Amino acid sequence: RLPTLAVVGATGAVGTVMLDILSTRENVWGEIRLVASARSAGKRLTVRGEEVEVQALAPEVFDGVDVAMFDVPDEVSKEWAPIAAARGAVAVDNSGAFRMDPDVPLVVPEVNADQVRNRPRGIISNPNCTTLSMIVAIGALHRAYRVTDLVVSSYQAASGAGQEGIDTLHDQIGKAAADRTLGSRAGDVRAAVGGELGPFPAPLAMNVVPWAGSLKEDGYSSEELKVRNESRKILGHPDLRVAATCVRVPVVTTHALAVHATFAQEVDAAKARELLASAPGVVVQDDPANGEFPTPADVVGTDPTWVGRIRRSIDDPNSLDLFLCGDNLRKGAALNTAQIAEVVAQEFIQG
Ligand code: 11C
Repeated sequence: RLPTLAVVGATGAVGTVMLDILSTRENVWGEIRLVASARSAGKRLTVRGEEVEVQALAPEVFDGVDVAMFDVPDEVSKEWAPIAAARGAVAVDNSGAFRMDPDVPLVVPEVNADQVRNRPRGIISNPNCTTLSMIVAIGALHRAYRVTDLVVSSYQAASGAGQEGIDTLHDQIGKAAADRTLGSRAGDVRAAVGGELGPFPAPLAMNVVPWAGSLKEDGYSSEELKVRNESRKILGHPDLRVAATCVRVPVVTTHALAVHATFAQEVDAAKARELLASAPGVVVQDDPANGEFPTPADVVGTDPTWVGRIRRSIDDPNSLDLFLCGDNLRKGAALNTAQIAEVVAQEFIQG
């Protein structure tokens, strides 16, 4: 039978992309219920070409639900994913609430789909969008060469901070666009955007901001620790050494990452290019002589992880330097959640 799906957080930035993804991927669902906060209840949203009324989040909305996706803040997932699981649904959670719980698998279907069944709490976690924007490609390289170290610098889009991040960037660009002298004096961009910093600690228009998430131990941001800890868990590699610096850039959607990856054996750029080109979910765009490399402006709205600038490190034959881009709302969030849910759906379809 076709399973019943609930989408919790259907009206948010990720939820909106989710409805598009559910409308365009091969349909494996019977009923789809849309759920959001009481404030959004009663709205009508279109999914699979049909209008569906949004229901307010309550324990009863999970009755008869087989799979419940959560695209909501950590504290909402923390409370409600266990309620959905207690009512018999498999919860697929896109928040950070359960990712490092040893009884909750952290799944990227191209890398560790086998982990989906390992879910004693009835909850499966979806990784952070920054980890997801590189891990499909790194997973393919790891299978061939065994990765030992990752040095990651991220160039993260405003939409990683939700609709408020998108709105703040557009508003700031609007304020900064008229004055062509801006960017030539310290503080002039800050003055032009006024106090409207939204979720960012500094102006994002005409700037880069070396910060995402909250302050953790030893000066790292939560986002940097997520890249480290989640990569280790997904790859099943607790000794992986990861050094990450996460930076916000004035891009609306699509995270980019520069990665220096070291392996347990010598690597070859041409072979790595071939391997990545044949890896599911990865596209290689790597012809710098012709200006061909992935950029957020070209990648946004697409599903794969794009990889370019593939070089063997000049100073270390065991290392590769790569530049990767992934749409943080699609593969980075909604698409990966949908892919996990589809793996679970097969359990119901195949019986
Ligand atoms: C950002 N990656 O770009 C974050 C947003 O752990 O799911 C997602 C936070 C998370 O700000």
